[in-house]
Amino acid sequence: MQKILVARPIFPDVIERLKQYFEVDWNNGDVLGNDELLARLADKDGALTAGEPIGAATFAAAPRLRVVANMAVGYNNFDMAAFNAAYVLGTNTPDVLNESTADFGWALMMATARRIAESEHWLRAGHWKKWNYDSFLGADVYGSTLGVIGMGRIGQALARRARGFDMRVIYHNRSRVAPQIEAELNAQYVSKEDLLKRADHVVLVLPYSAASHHTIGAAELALMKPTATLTNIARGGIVDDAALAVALRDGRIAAAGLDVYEGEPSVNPALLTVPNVVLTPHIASATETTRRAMANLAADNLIAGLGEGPRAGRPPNPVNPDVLGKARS
Ligand code: 8YV
Repeated sequence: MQKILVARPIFPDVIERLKQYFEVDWNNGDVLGNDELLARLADKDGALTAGEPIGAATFAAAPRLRVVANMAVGYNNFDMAAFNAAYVLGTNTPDVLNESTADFGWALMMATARRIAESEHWLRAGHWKKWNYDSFLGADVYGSTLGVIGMGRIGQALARRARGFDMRVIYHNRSRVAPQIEAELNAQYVSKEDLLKRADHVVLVLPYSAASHHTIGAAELALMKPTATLTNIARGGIVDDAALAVALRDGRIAAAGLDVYEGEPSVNPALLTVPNVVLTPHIASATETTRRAMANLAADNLIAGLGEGPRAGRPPNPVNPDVLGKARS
């Protein structure tokens, strides 16, 4: 039997599925440090990860490793040049999380615009003594302009929600989406600068890469309307969190909603001191149904990638399909 490492706690029934095909080493505890991760991968043929850094050092320490299945749509934790050089297959879990993640992005944007978390904290702290005409005045969402940066599957799911709120949708993406999708979403392609100047609510849904590092920094925040909100459900590092904390403190923008952070699970301490930011712990895909679907899809990818099960050799979501069928080097 081939050997695999499941690097994180996941649903026990998914572990049982994997045990039908593999000898499973399951880390059902704290996140593994890099040395322990490498040690436990040393004799493994495959791994199921959720954000662990995987690259040349991993492959040097784990000469048998052929497939790494990430339980996430984003796979910026994979060094793809190293995967391709070693002929190791990487897989991800797209699509199954689109709607849950878009729901959450919408909720976070709404909570940010309407100051839900901030006012709740205030109420819990016992400050509510009387109704006041100007308590917690926020920004309208209905009828406003939504700016989506990253018009992939999740960005499109967000834009579809905007129709029910009678919003104008402007977007920026590496490339323009097909005209029929633009028409269906009633979305207008604009430059990043235009989007930042015009949007009332900016939502970030783009993948992280060296090119998207600090897509939003001090200069971009300075372009935004002082009444605008910024929501990041993409990846830490897409926003310069330190610059954002300054912009929030100085009222350069009205508010922000963040589900992802540079260096998470650490959060820039400056963000913890400003009231006009809603902070959630990377839970945009966290519904029971979606997380189960992601875990099962990661397992499907690992099983098929390692040549087992009904789809042997044809994993559903290869991110570097060119290495399929090639021997590990
Ligand atoms: C994951 C995510 O839960 O899919 C992604 O890219 O950000 C989340 O849905 C998280 O990355 C853990 O793997």
